[in-house]
Amino acid sequence: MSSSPDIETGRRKLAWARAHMPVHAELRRRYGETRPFAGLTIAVCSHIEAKTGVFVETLAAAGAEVVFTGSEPGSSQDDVVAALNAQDGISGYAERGVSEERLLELHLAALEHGPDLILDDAAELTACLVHRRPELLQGLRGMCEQTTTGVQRMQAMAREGAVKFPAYAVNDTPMKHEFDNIHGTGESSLTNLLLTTNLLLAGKQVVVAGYGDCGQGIAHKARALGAQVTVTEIEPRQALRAHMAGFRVTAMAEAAAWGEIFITTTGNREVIRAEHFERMRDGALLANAGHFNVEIDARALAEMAVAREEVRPGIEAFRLNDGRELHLVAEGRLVNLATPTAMGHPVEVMDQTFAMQFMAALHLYQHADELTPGVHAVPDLVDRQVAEIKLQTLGIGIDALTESQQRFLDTWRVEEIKG
Ligand code: NAD
Ligand code: RBV
Repeated sequence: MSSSPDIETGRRKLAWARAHMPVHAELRRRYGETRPFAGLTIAVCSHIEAKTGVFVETLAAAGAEVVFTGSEPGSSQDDVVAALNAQDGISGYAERGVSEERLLELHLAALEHGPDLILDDAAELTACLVHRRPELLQGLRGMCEQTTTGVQRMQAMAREGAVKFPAYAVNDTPMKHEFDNIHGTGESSLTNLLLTTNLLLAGKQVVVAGYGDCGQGIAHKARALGAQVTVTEIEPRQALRAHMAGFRVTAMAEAAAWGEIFITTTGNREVIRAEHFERMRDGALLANAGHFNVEIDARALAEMAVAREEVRPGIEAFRLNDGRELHLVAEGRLVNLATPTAMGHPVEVMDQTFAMQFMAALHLYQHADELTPGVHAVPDLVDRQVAEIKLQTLGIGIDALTESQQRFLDTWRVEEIKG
């Protein structure tokens, strides 16, 4: 953590994000007077940077007492944290570059506020509540989960009977994952990787591990910038999709030998490990875009290394005993959020993602009595509502079904279809 975070810089970052988040401006206009969250304490666990800050401000404008904390050790920004903490109705516990132990302390401090709702990333705060402060669970009305890994963790918790409250899988809505995971991760992973390395992507051999939403975004955008892209997968249908999209598909053991840049985005662990490091070219770059820093086995890399050195801010070189150097970006943490200059997803994308979190939280709160404990899909009408606001802010008009078109779609009798 920097010793005296510059509040003014944090305020300017918030102002820039606010000015480019029209969906949030609309949410403040709609809910700033009615204040539907009045009387509630809402905990936000996420990457605490400017867009997340605007989300926090918008929840506070809608009446909530907001407490925030970081979802990842390397992604929060101290100046934004300071600027948020100076605002009424908002308090938070987040620091940049903390140890896992300190991150836990910050989470426990946030939970002391006894949140009614948790708006979580990777289920970090919820898991902490369930495992470490179960006595506070009775006050929790529900949670909303922002990312793929968090939905998987919530489902695993539910299988063990540990989810005694309703949870909305916000990641799984079209308005979240078809934009944030694909376009957000696609653009911001490459932008931040290129800024951190100052290297050219065109012509490079790029290996993308995982062809899910994030992997598809990264693979297509890397190819658009001229890279030769190879995809690795464990799921046969995803592998075929990558093949039909024109990518080379192979196992990591083979790709390891020719890749120049590796980007993991599987939500899984040890996807690149010792047997792959053994085969890599001198100078290979290793970056991760999945939530946890376990996709690249950095521990094995450290054990194999005879020397290690920070060769640029955010890039560590591991020298192996045969003289090759492998370059690990941001300790294998989220490449779009944890490199020294990283800023996360583009503003417009997070405007949409956090609008989904906001509207899902409102729906969950207003329907908490009807929802059973467990992980639920967010109702489609909530997704559609955010899409309509987004289109309105873009000034895009679309057609509406005529009555005759609606009847056509609703019938199966050929005489009615053909009129
Ligand atoms: P997804 O489930 O859509 O895709 C993951 C893919 O990885 C799947 O196709 C799966 O078959 C594949 N896979 C799993 N293990 C593998 C292995 N060992 N080798 C190769 N492929 C493997 O998930 P997603 O939405 O793309 O998210 C991926 C990760 O990125 C998650 O941790 C998610 O939380 C995170 N995420 C990060 C950002 C970001 O800002 N960097 C944004 C959104 C999601
Ligand atoms: N993400 N947040 C940002 N605040 O700039 N960038 C990406 C930001 C989120 C994204 O929604 C994803 O699901 C999650 O981070 C993974 O931790």
